[in-house]
Amino acid sequence: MPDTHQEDKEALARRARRIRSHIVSATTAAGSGHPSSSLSLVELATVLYFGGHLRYDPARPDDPDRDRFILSKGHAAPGLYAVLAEAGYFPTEQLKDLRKLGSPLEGHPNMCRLPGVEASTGSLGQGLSIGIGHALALRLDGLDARVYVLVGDGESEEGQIWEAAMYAGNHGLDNLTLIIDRNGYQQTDAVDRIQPLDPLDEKLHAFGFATRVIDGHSLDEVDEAFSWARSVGGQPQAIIARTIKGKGVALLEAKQGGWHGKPIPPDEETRALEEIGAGA
Ligand SMILES: Cc1ncc(C[n+]2csc(CCOP(=O)(O)OP(=O)(O)O)c2C)c(N)n1
Ligand SMILES: [Mg+2]
Repeated sequence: MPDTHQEDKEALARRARRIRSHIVSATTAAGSGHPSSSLSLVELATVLYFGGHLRYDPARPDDPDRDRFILSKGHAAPGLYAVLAEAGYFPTEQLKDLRKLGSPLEGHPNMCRLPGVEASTGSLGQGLSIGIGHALALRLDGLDARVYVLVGDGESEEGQIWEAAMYAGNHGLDNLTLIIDRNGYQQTDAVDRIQPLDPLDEKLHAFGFATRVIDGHSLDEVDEAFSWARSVGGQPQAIIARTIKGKGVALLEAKQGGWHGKPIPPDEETRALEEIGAGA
């Protein structure tokens, strides 16, 4: 039976800093990729994998009893890869091969090439439907494993998300937790200026979800939200996590919508790593 991995708060904060530095270094080395989209999900993924919530064993990535984490916003692959490497699925040295020809660390996650990747994503909108498939299969098999799906807020404009949400609510999939990385921006501008989502919690509630709105960079609030999600019966849960695109790197935080899918230039990398404080 795969187990959770419980670290104390100091270790979690250190882990989050290391994950941020991997994200910056890998994308800068690649000269491409999405650091800002990856940096906004760091505390969410860190607490899930290392805060005693997700049950997994990197030595047995196909264990039927494992919990599943699906990164639906697949362009944040550098964030997922950093977490998987820290979790022991592959050596952290491999992160420097991001986007290199032949590397399993492709620009978007490929479940056929990298252990720990539960779904091949990148075409936005699909991950929640895939997660529902897992949740239904687990229910059919009588397993108590859980499914976590992380989507972007721009991604939440996709019609497939709402079709999936309707299904999850109607079928009372309480083994499914939707995490929304509400960083306020999509590719070209603010979500509010393109297709406002609010009141997002009320909409999801109407689709049959139990909902929570949290600060997605607070280790305590994220931890509390995952514990709450496990306690909900009869309904899927949605955690709407308010986050900052590019969190932890001043250059990216300042540019917000203007820095989607762009790595930090090599001459800015040292400063970015200092801001993150990876060595601390
Ligand atoms: C179906 C589809 N349409 C368009 C794109 C191109 N695209 C990649 S990332 C992105 C913006 C996503 O914004 P959001 O979901 O808010 O993620 P963030 O980068 O803010 O975390 C878009 C439009 C895509 N990958 N898939
Ligand atoms: Mg966004």
